[in-house]
Amino acid sequence: MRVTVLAGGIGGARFLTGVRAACPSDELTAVVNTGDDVTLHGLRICADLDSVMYTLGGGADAKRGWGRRDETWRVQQELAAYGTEPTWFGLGDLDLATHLVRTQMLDAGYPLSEVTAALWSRWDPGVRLLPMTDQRCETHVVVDLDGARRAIHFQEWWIKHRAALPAEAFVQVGVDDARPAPGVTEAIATADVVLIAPSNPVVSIGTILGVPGIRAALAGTAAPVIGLSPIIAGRPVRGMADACLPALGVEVSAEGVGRHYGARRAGGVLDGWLVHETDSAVIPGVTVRAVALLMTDEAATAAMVKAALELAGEIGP
Ligand code: FO1
Repeated sequence: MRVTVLAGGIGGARFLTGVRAACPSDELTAVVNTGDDVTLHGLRICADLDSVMYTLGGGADAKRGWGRRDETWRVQQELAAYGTEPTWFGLGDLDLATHLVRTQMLDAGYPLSEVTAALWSRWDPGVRLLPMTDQRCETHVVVDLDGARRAIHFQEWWIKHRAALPAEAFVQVGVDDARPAPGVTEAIATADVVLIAPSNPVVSIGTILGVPGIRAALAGTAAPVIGLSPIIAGRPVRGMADACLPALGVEVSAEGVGRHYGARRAGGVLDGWLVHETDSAVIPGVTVRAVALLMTDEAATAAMVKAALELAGEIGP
């Protein structure tokens, strides 16, 4: 069975370990958000691609969810000693190798999808990994900073300001010139099931859906599209989706996000929507099911995936 998953960073990576556990012999493709990508210290850093790569490849720091386990920070300390900015971005010594290889390959003219495949081959974790686009499409956040309205890079908002500055809007710089990376629309068109991971619905899933051509691919696929709510009992389990949704006027609830994604038959993207067992949702045109959605471990996550696949089977092509 071909399963294609739209996913963001830390939550998406954890979800993908469950997809792999639930579908060990299937063809799995992850379409990953690249809106969080940033260039710092002259290096191209692809936060979500790396979170997924390290997590599925067994190299991630499980507690942080990003970067490498057994990491050291000596280069970052040296950069700080030179007074190099920014100091707020965690640049690990092991992680640095990934940024160096990726930057060298991008500078040599390789597209991000080929760079990702090259890095990926070292970790070889059984899920094909595709960036949503090969073009730069960085998320910036419009905030009121020091009395002036400014757009700052998502990573600065997320890390330096801990998403505490009210977000007035999210802008994907370059999105108009972006198109799905090679293999993305095919992975959606030929899937037996498309899953929308419980990632940040604004800056991860929303960014993926904003790439011209991806919504059309979802509208046209015969595969049922099943989403899983990232909001449980009115709060995100991890991350700061509750700092993002108000900027779009979306209620911070399983129903609010499900309605925001919308029913595929009404121009949205969903056929099915899984909410946590404590929640409920009524979304016209979408089949809603309540199951345990806490990704407490791989087995629990695999059970969520199985519930999504069962719902897909009931909905049918
Ligand atoms: N998140 C933090 O909260 N602090 C950091 O210093 C940090 C550094 C970092 C470095 C590489 C990387 O791939 C991810 C990193 N993240 C950090 C996580 C990142 O900001 C988020 O995971 C995503 O961009 C949002 O999902």
